[in-house]
Amino acid sequence: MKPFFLVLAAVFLLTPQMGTQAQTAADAPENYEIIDTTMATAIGTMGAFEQWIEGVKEEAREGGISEFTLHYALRGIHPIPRIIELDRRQPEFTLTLGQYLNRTIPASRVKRARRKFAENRELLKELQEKYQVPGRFIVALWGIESDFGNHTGGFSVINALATLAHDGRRSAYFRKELMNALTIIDQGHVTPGDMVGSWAGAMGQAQFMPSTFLNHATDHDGDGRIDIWNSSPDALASGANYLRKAGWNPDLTWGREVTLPKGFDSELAGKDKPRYLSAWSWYGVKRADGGPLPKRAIKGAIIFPEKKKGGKPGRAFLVYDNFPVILDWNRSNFFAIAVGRLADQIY
Ligand SMILES: [Ca+2]
Repeated sequence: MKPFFLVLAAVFLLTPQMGTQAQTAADAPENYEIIDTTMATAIGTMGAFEQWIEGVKEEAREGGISEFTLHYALRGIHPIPRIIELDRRQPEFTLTLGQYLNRTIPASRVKRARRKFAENRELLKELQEKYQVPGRFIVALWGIESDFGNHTGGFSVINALATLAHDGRRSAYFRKELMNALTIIDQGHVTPGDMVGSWAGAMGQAQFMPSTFLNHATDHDGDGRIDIWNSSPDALASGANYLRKAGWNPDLTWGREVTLPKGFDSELAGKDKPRYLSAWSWYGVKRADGGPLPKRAIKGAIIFPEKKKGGKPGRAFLVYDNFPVILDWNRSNFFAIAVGRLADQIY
C-alpha cells in the first residue's frame, strides 16, 4: 500500500508534461498540511546532513548492512532541494474523473498496452498460471505506473529517501524506507547507481517502495537477482505476486460503470454495502450502455468516485472484490478505475 502522499506522487509521474500537481477531489488527503517552510530553511539544514548520515550508517550497521554497501550507496549524497519542493507543492487544481482518465489512459496508451500484451503473451500466460492474476491487469498497472517501464523516475532512490528522511516532515517513514533500500542493495539485487525511482522513492517498472520490494518482489527470470528496473519478467511477476497476496479473485473482474434509475437512494451506495447483482438489478441498476447486469451470483458495491458540486453523486460504478485489491496497491478510486478501464481494453 502506498500512503496518500505517494498516490499523489504517482499521479504526477503519469503526467510528466504537467507543470503542476494533478489532483482529484477523491484523492485529496483530508487535512492536507500546509507547511510554510521556505527553501532557505531546507538548504540551511545542509550543514547537519553529513552528521545525520553518520547516524544512518550507525543504524544500518546495527541492522547488518555491510560497510561496502554503506560506502558506495551513501557516497556523495546530499539533500536535493527539488525533492523538498515537490514534496511541499500544494495541489493547484482538481481533475474530474473524465479528465483524469483522459490523461492516464489516452488512446495511445491503450494501443501500446495491446502491443505490450501481445509481445509478452507467453510470460503473461505463465504469470496467470502461477499467480492467478490475468495478464491484462498486470499490463494495465505496468502502463499506468511506469508507461511500460519507460518512465521509472530519474532520481537516485537512496538520495531521494535520504532527503525526505532528513527533512523532518515524515522522517520515520522515509528513514525506514532508506534502510530497506540499503538492504536491497546489500542483497545484491541492484547497484546504487541503477536504483532509480520517483522523487518519493517508488522504484522501477512496478514503482514499488523499498518495503513493497522486500515483501513482494520476485526473481522471475531466474538470474538470482530481483531486478524490477531492467527485467520486465521480474517487474511483471512482482506486480502479479503483489495482487495475488492482496487477495485477487481470478473469477472476478474489477467492476464496471453503471447507470442508476431516477430517484436511486444514494444511501444504498458505499464500498461497505455490497449486494448481489440480482438485488441491484431489482433496484434498476443497469450497465452504462443501458443493458442488464450480468446474471452471476456475485456481490458488488455501488460507488460514486467523484463528488459533484451541490452534493450530487456524479458517475456511478459497481465494483467487485478485486477493486479493493487495486486500492491496496494505490489508495485512489480514480487510479483503480483507470487500471480497470485500461485492462478492459486489452485483448
Ligand atoms: Ca531476475
